[in-house]
Amino acid sequence: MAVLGTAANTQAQPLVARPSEPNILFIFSDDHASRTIGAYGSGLHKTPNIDRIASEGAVFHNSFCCNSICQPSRAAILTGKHSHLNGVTDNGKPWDGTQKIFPRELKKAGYQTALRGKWHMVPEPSNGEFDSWEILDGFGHQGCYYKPVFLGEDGEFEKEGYSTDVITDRAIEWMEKDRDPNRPFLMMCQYKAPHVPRMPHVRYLDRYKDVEFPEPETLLDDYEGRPHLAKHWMPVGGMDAALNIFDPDDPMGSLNKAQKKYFQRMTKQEREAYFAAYEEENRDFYERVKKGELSKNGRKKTVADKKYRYQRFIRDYLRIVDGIDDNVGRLLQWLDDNNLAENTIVIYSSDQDYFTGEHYMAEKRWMYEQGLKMPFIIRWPGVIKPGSKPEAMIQNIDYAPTFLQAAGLMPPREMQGRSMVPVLAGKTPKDWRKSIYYHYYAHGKHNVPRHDGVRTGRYKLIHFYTDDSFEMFDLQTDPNEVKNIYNDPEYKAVRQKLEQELKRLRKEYKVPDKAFKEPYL
Ligand SMILES: [Ca+2]
Repeated sequence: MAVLGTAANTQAQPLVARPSEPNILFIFSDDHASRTIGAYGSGLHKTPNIDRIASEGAVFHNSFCCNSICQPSRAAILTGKHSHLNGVTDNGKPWDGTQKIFPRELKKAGYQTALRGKWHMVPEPSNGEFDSWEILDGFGHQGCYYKPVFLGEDGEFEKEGYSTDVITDRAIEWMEKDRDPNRPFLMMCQYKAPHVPRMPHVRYLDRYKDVEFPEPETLLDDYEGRPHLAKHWMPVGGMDAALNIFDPDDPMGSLNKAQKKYFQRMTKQEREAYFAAYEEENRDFYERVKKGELSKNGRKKTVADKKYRYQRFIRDYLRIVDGIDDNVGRLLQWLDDNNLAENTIVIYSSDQDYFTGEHYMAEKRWMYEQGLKMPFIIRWPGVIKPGSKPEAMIQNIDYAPTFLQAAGLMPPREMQGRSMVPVLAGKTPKDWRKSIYYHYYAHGKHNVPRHDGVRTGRYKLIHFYTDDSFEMFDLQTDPNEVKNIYNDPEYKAVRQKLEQELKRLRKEYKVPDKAFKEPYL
C-alpha cells in the first residue's frame, strides 16, 4: 500500500469523507471547445461518454486557463503555478522537469504514475516526472493522427492506427499489464485531437455530410471597437488542409510538403478511402469557385466564404471529437469491467477551449471567453454529488493541489492554485476566488499581441500592454464580447474596481515587472 505523508509537511487532514487513495485517470485533449461537448449544454453536439462523466459527477462552467496555448497550459497543470513562475510562458520555452509537479509528489507518496500520449513540451519527461511514459513524437512534438510516432523510455517507435485509438490502447495496456494492482495509480491519457491538421478517422467521414450546423452568433463579426481582433490571421480554415479541401483529381499533388507528410502516414487503403470521402464536396467546392460563388483560399472572407468554410470546419471538428468520445467510453468501460470505477477519480479536460467559428476564428490565445475557458468535467464517486454544476471559478493552476489533496497530501507552498476538493464536495469555502488572472505572452503569433487581464463573475478587463490599450466587457449584457465598454462613462466605477483587482492579482501571483517589458520572458 502507499505510504502517505512520510514527511511531516506532506501530511494533510482530509477535509471530507472520501475513499482512501483514489486512483486518478486524467483524460486530456488539445483545443477541445466546450460547446462541442454535450454536457456544456450548447445543443450543438452530443458526446455521450464525456457526458456520462458529467452526469455521474460535475461539470464546471467557470473553468479557465491562465495562458491559452498548449505548452503553457500543460506546464501550469503540472506545477500549479502561473507561466511566469513555471518558466513555460510560450510554446518552445524549455520545460524544467526538476520543479515540483503533482505526478512526482504522488509518486513519492506511493502512487504509480504513467503518461500516455501528447506531452508536447521540450524536453521529454526524463527527470523522473513519471514512473512510465510514452509521448507523441515528431511533427514539432505535436504528433500526427495516422500511424503515430511515439518516444518512450526505450526510444522511438510507431504504431499502426489512429492516434486517439492508439493512445487509449497504450493507456489501457499499462493499466492492465504494467500496473501494480496493490498501489493507487495516476494515468494521464492525453490526446492530440482535435488539434490541427484536422484529420478525422476514416470511420467517421460519412457523418454530418448533409448536416448544416447552426452558426455562432459572431461568425460575421465586424470587430468594431476591437482593432487587435480585426488583424488576427487564424480564420476558420485558414489553411485549406485544415478543411480537407484538396483537388479531387489529384489530392496528394495538391498538398504542400508539410501537409503531405501527414497523409503519407496513412496506409494506401486509408488514404484512398479518406480522399474518396471528400471527393464529392471538393468537386462541388471547385465548381463554386469557378462560378465565382466562393474564393479558392477563402482570403476574401466574403459572407459566402465564411458560411461555407464554417460548415466544412465544424463537420470535421465534430468527427474528431467523436473519436475522442468513443475512446473516453472505452476507458470508462475498462474501469467498470475491472471494478475500479468506485475508487477512481476521472477527469476530462483539454489544454484550453477553442474558438469554433466565434468571431470567424479557429484559434485560442485570446482572453475572450473561447480562449480563456477550459472544459473541466470530473467524477469522484462518494465525494461529488452526481449531476453537480459548481459555480466556483477554477483555473488550471488548481489541478495539481486538487489531485494532491485528493490523495491526502499537502500541496507544496510554491503551488499558486488552490485545492478544489471542498468545492467538489459541495462545500465551496466563503473565501474562494472571485476573479482570475490571465497572461498571454507569445507576442505577435497569429497577430495576437501580448495581454494580461482579470475576469470576475460578470466583467472582464484586458490590457494589451504592448500598445497600452484596453478592452472591457460586461459578460452579463454582452456574453459575445462585441461591445468594448472600456471608455463608457457609465462603467467608470466598475472599470476602476477592475483596474485595482488586476493590480492586486499581479501582486498576489508575483508577476515581475520584467514580464511586461522583455520581448519574451
Ligand atoms: Ca491546445
